[in-house]
Amino acid sequence: MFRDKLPLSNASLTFRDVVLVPGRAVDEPAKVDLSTFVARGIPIRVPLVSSPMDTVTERDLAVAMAREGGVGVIHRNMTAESEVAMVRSVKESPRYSLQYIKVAPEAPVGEALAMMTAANLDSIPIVADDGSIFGIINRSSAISASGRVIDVASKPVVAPPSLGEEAIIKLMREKGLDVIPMVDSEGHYIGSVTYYDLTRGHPSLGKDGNLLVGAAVSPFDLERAKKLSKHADFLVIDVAHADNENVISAVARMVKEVDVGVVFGNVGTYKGAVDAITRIDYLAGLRVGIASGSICSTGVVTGAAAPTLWATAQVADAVLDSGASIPIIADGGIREPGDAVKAFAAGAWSVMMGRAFAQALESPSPVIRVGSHKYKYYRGMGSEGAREARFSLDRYGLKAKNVAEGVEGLVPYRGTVRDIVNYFVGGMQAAMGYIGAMNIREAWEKGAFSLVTSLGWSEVAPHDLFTDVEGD
Ligand code: CPR
Repeated sequence: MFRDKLPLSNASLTFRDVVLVPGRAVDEPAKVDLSTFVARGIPIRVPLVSSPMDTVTERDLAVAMAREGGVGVIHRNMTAESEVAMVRSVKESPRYSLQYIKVAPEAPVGEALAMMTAANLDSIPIVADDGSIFGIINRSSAISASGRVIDVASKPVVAPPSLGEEAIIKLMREKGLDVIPMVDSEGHYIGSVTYYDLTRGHPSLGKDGNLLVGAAVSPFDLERAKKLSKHADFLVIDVAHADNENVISAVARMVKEVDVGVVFGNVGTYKGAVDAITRIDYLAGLRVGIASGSICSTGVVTGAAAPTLWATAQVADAVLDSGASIPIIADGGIREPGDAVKAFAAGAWSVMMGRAFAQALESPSPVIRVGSHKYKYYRGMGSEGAREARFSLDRYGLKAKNVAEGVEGLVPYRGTVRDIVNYFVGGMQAAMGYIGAMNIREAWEKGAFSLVTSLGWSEVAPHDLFTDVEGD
């Protein structure tokens, strides 16, 4: 059913080959419900998953993803102990977002006011060099003052995360605060939480009530998988081509020995998905797409590819024909919200993105300035750089292949995970509005494609004026 939707059903069509055919909308896009399952029994409100790559998902990004309603999958290019520690650290993080915004005691009052305006906050903590909180500067007292921040400081009200959300909300109500600085056990500032985030946030949570997080594993590292399954909410098999006898037998064994669901991948064909579904007892999900990743040179080096859109339709039909209900994560090549909705129309339940989240403040790379532009470093897991760490070499075969299947480079910096998720959520809702779908299930049914030529695509994209809005 899904394969026949794509024009030229055996051509490896991908996102930019097709457009979504507009359909009748029954309500406004803002009402579109994007909630889904990332894996069996694991709901998420926002259908976005960050890739297990060493320039994408480490602790900070996974925490931010879960806080925004999506989920991150911690990469495996490190020791098993480090990966377990990182997963645990996500689990120990507060469920609400913290904004790390502070001002030094000696700073001029004007600087604090400008920061408050930019962050839309009414107060900022004054933090000394050693991280201890000196006081608070409020907008009302700062507005008519001059001189140094320290001269208009008021007594700080702070809270440790261990106080618990209910008690923090109560404290803020009692004191009339819309933001409160949080401190660790030594009284050092760790970030501020707003009343809005505490009361309105919809983080993704695991069964343990903590932030949801996945962890990548090699199919051949059962010991690591067992350890991780004590802490992570689900495991994600991380190999470039999972329709491989050794991978399938190893995962068939793994699913029997670990405590959480295992997402299998990457697969790219109907047959590959059938092999996995029939040979592995309980599949928690399928990670789909081969060679579409922005940093991927697999298609060029090997000539083999199952581009994500085509692969998703293939695998969605295999799942449908099997009668099972297995969530599909479309992985690789998603640049815009419309690409995600194209993936839904082809049968995906969620999308996995590397590049889009490498661009976030919370990804592992520092922000790199080149002239007036800001960038982040991003690399494929089979690139020369990632291969140096060696832990994920078997992503490309049990006996490591000697060719790099990915590249490394810079991507434009795009702001926080929240900014990026908001952009995608707004764009996905708008795209769903155009195809007349109010939720992902309806996108499976109503989403229809039509072929567009590269000349046609140049008309669909902004054109014929001098601008840089054609994409970064
Ligand atoms: P983008 O979102 O950057 O287009 O794609 C990210 C996806 O690319 C990852 O989730 C992973 O499946 C895939 N990937 C990561 N490193 C890769 C290399 Cl070196 N080669 C091929 N695919 C890769």
